[in-house]
Amino acid sequence: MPPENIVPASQVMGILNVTPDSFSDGGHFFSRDAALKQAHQMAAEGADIIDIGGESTRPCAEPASVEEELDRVIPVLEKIRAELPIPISVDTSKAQVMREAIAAGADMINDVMALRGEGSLAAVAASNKVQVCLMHLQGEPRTMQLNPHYDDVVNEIKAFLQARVQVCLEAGIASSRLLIDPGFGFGKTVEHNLQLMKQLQVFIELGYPVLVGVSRKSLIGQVLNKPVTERLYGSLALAVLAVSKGVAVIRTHDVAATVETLKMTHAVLQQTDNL
Ligand code: 7PM
Repeated sequence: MPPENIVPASQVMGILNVTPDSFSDGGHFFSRDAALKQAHQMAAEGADIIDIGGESTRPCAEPASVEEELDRVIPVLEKIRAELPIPISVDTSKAQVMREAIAAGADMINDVMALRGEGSLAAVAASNKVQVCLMHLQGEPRTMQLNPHYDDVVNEIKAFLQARVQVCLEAGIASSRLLIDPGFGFGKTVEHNLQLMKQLQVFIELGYPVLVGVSRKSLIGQVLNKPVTERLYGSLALAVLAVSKGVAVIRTHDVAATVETLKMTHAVLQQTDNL
């Protein structure tokens, strides 16, 4: 009998943008029906979790008001909750959106500000069950890509994530609720991003599940010289590398392709060394 498989399969998080200005379908009119349809599609393609985002974090994006973000996110969340058994994450940095999302049944809060926004730590701490993904971002979304600088990108981001984990634990958030994310593309040059990918094991070693979002990002555009519509192969290459280093969750626009790619990857990773 072969020993039991001890390598857990990585999970696939499908991105559901509910913004009128999201970066990979820029300019398209946003409709709730279209969002719902896309959620059903991603679930059918094998997504493990759906990440609903109502505020574009793209550099130079107009920030959404609390009311706008609530109006985009909560009705879609409620509908998905009612129609699909899939776990739901909400990509937000606003405490009010977190509270209403949690009340509406969100399973995870995905915060690119790692709960540094006003009231957000308390909002997540007040619930005793949602997961929270703490992402690193240097500077602020509007200006983060202007002149990113680190003396030691990997160790500075590691220290940042360790500090945010500590703050969460002290606020009473159980360690089992935390995920960490080095934040590809958020205040990083292409070299910083490549270095982070190469050294991902440093983050894995912190002992928390690591989430990685590289889907269609500009680091791929810069390496391959491809527009955003032609970055799937690059995205899949990075997903394979990330998963082979032990990443728990891959955040992607392309669920079917990513699920199949990672299924193949996992078939190898779960092999035990028999020789
Ligand atoms: C413009 C620029 C639009 C960047 C959208 C983005 C991540 C995330 C995003 C990530 C976690 C995108 C990003 N990226 N949450 N939210 N990790 N945890 O390309 O890498 O999707 S938004």
